[in-house]
Amino acid sequence: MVAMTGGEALVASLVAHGVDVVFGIPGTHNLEIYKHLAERGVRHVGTRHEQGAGYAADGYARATGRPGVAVVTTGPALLNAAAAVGQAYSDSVPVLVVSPGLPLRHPATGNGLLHEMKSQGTALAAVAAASLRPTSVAEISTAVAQAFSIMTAGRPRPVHLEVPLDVLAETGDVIVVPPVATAPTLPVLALLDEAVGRLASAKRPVILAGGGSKPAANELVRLAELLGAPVVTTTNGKGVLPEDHRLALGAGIHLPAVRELVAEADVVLAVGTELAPADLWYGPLPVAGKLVRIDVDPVGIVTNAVPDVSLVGDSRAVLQALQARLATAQLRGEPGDVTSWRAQKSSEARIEGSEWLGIVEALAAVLPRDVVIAADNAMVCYFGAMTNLPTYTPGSFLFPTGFGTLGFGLPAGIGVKVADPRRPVVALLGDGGIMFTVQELATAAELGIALPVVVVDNSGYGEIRNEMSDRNDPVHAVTFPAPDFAALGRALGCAGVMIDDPADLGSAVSEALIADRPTVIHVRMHEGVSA
Ligand SMILES: Cc1ncc(C[n+]2csc(CCOP(=O)(O)OP(=O)(O)O)c2C)c(N)n1
Repeated sequence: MVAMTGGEALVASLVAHGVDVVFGIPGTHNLEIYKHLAERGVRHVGTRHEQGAGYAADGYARATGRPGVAVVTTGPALLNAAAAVGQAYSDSVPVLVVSPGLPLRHPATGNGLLHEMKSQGTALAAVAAASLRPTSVAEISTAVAQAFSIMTAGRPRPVHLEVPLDVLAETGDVIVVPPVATAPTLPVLALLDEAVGRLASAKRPVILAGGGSKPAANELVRLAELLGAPVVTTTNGKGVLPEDHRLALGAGIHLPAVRELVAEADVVLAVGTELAPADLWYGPLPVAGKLVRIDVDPVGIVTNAVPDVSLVGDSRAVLQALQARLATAQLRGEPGDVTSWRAQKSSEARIEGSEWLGIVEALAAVLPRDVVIAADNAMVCYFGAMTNLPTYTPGSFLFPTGFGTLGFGLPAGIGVKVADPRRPVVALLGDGGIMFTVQELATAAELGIALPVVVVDNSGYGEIRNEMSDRNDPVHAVTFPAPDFAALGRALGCAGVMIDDPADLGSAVSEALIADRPTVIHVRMHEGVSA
């Protein structure tokens, strides 16, 4: 046991869990944490708004598979991070948000303390998997270990950890709790056997791979090859199978070709996907054959579609087990013609994304194979890049799928660059979305990272403009002039380029990928803008 302040115990415990970088903003109430970050060699990346810290921690986590950590102060700072916590929750991303909390004996009716709010815990518990509040110095380290267990064992989820202000400052005896070691979980054997039977006798199996299949990318490729099964991914699963693999159909389970393929399959193997409306867009998948579902979450595994065989366990361990059993089984799969499905899906995707194809193709021509696209909730991302821009590695397309928040792309991209400065990253946003976290251009500039930030300008909230007009509603509140993003970027320490022809985008992005600072690339779209 060692005597430490609460702040020191917190930081020592984070370090014991492998945390070497945190994103955040200091404030009066979290200085006891900041003091020990510096002392214990934890790198601090200062964002310009706490929402940016949350998204950056999310991007870090999506790119590395390790929890991302944000440190914020009380009240408004924590609420600023809450949208990012909600996003991490809906996309199953391990993010830890650490904040101070009201002192232990703070009057329940409040007394007007700076940043006071009724209940940080209730607010954050509504968007995180849990909000933990240790009430003594001795408890802090246990709470950190518990937070990591919640984030990393089973379904990854964000956690809020608040340490009361007085506890942060007190000194107590501390045992630094080491990380709780957990083993991958496997389904009961009878169900594994049943799944093997279904898959072995399938003539036309299809695999749907979600974000939960990312840690199992190698196993997924092997199983797909063994079964000769086409693989379609959700948005969060994009790149799990390299999209030029002969069995890969890429992302976009909402497209009619995928619905048809699924309807014709006699067995659908869904791996780590919620089969969620946010991915399916047009109603549930028409699964006519048997549905075998692998999910680490025993609750989520029956959401949206009831499986014929439920395999509750870690995707990697379950796929390994299936593969080992199938390797010696008699397989009835008939190698289907994936090429024609791919062609059908690709032509649908090109029609859907036609307005953005010039941009997407210019990007595809120059992007390196290991690129990460940090995407925002803009049409160029979900109609354009998601289905028309191939990626080749797991975690290569970061998108705010479930919660659908704007402003995610830029800070998420920063998080990836912080995790691995050598990894090529492109942030792709709309002119509406970037304004939600535009101040993080200053963060990126300060870090001196090569980050092309491509802003597609259609003079406002294009998607909402379209929805209003589709409903025959008055079209208003959706069209506004964009600032000169190139100049704005330069003002914040980035390079800036204005582009009117997508043909010029490739060279701008190539240069930006090797620049000594971020580059804002303002792409002006001249069509489809009305009202
Ligand atoms: C935080 C947040 N606020 C509001 C919305 C509602 N919303 C969804 S799309 C959209 C317009 C986005 O505009 P832009 O980023 O320029 O992309 P575009 O639709 O033009 O492609 C809005 C306002 C949202 N998704 N998230």
